[in-house]
Amino acid sequence: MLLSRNWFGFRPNKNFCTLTEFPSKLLVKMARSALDEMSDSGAFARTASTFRNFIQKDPSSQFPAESGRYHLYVSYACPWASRCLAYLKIKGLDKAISFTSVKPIWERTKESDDHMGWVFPTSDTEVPGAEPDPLNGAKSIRELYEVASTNYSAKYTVPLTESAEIIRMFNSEFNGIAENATLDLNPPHLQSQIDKANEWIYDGINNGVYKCGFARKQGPYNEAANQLYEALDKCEEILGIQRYICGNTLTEADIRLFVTLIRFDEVYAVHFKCNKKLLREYPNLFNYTKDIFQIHGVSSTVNMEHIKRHYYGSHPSINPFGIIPLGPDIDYSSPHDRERFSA
Ligand SMILES: N[C@@H](CCC(=O)N[C@@H](CS)C(=O)NCC(=O)O)C(=O)O
Repeated sequence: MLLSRNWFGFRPNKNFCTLTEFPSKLLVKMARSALDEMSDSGAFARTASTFRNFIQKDPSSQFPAESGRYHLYVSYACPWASRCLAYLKIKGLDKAISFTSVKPIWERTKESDDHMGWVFPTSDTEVPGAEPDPLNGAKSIRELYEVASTNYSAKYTVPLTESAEIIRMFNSEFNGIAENATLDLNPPHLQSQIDKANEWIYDGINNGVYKCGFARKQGPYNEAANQLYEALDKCEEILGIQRYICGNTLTEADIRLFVTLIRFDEVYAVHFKCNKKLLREYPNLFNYTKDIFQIHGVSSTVNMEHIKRHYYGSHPSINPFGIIPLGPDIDYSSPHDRERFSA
């Protein structure tokens, strides 16, 4: 999430909350966690983010892009939050926009009900990488949503606003203060190609692994797994002829794909039953993942300890004893062969 420091807590309702439509007619009740987002057919059906305000470069806009004004709440475990963090580093915005990571394992967020979600540690040392909420002193991400909107009753996610939109804002709206302002991960001449790639990669891979993992019936699982491997095979083929998904320049499509690939063999292959083929059995995809991991700043956004502890420890319906598998412990900083494609 992105919260504006100078208005959050003062005028939250008017400015923060714009309710979007509730997309899935199939949902039986309002989902309070991804584990509840289930259609009648047993398929995982993700709901859309709620808070959708835009930060703009125009200083007279409602939410102007200013250094020190915004704070990003993340979990290192979460791929959606991690794509925002990757942008923060790649665009050189980490001095202008502060961020805090929650603890990796979901806990009870209130004593009065049984909701399980993201919570902050009580000290900097409780869980390395996680920090207490520096702005609002909140105990949980849920508490932040409740400050922003008194009648909010959907999921309490990180980031709090839609990550697909946050990364677009980071790319274009903060260039007055970004250290890497000239880097455009959405160049106009590639825009439609990026949008198209995002669509099938989101459906088949980013959300596809969740559709495999959260399916409660064999049919939806089979469908999601087949779609996942079709999409991975397609990526493997594309990456056999060019360095990145949309050509020989890095784009948004690569960052969006990377956050899922880096979690694939360590988590999704086991926890979400994506085991038909491992990432490291795809030579192009595996080397490509190392290539992106080695972009300056990106490795600092990958905290495998948080990633593994979160997934294996927060979904008791999938992994009731919370046992974390030992392997495979892949070294993504080892050499790759992607330089053979010249820009
Ligand atoms: N559409 C959101 C999705 C974010 C999301 O689903 N985050 C997950 C963590 S990976 C979350 O916070 N889930 C909380 C829950 O399901 O209760 C975005 O991309 O910003």
